[in-house]
Amino acid sequence: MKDSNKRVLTLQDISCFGSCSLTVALPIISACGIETAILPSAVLSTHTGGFTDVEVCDLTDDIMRMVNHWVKENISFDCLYTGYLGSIRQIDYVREIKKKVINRDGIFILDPAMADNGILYKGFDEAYVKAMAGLVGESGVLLPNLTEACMMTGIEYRREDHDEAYVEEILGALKALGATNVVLKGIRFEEGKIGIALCEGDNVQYYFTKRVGRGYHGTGDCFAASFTGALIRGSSMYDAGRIAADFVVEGIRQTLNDDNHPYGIRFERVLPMLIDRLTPC
Ligand code: PXL
Repeated sequence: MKDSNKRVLTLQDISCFGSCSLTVALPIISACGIETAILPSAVLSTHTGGFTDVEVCDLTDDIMRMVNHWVKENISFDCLYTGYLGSIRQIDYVREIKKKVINRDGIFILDPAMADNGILYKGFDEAYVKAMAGLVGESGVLLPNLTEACMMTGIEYRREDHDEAYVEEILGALKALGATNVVLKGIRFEEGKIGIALCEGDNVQYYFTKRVGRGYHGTGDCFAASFTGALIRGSSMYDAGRIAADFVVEGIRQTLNDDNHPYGIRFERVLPMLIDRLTPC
């Protein structure tokens, strides 16, 4: 199958407003020229960061009905990419989904999407972190930020002043959980720069960008979606990581001067740059 014919399934919530999860994953992966099916884990009026009284329609009971229909229709996928999930039961369903509709040589990209800046998102607890850590061994590529990696491994979270020894201790602990390939986000070796560590087997590489402005919700989702798009289009893991990091940084730059957009980044403006950097079909 040509790369351009590969089919991705992404499982995460629809935050109707807020520029994150499925409202960024679907347009970004589609813009990469890849057929993208969605499995919404929940529908929320907004994401849970910075909004109050969020309306939530939980779809936990509906997920496997959708999947079982696909099984009957012989529908399958080359890639499963999971992001924000609403419950431990949904984490358990990921294993079933992988078995039922992901092709044998398909890849599972797991973004734990549960915490940032040293704290868990609203509604998650220690049991959820443990359940997510239990899913790590199923992944082909794991995309945690530093907070998520520390929570899953029990290593102390340090906001800054990281060094290779600290990063590689975390990567080693993630491998002990069963991870094979990891892109660890949010690494700070020096002032003014932020980066990723890409671990493929025993090989660790780093990529840093300028640290621009403030943090936004949904940047992890934009990273994961553009990484998935680039990887499925044939980039190496290292190149997909660089493309995704640059995409997010440029998205932040495009949003910084916009007082009306504090809730997420204006990724739409950067899609042409992303598309330009993909491996030709
Ligand atoms: O971007 C991660 C995310 C996705 N979905 C929901 C969220 C968040 C982060 O807060 O609340 C519902």
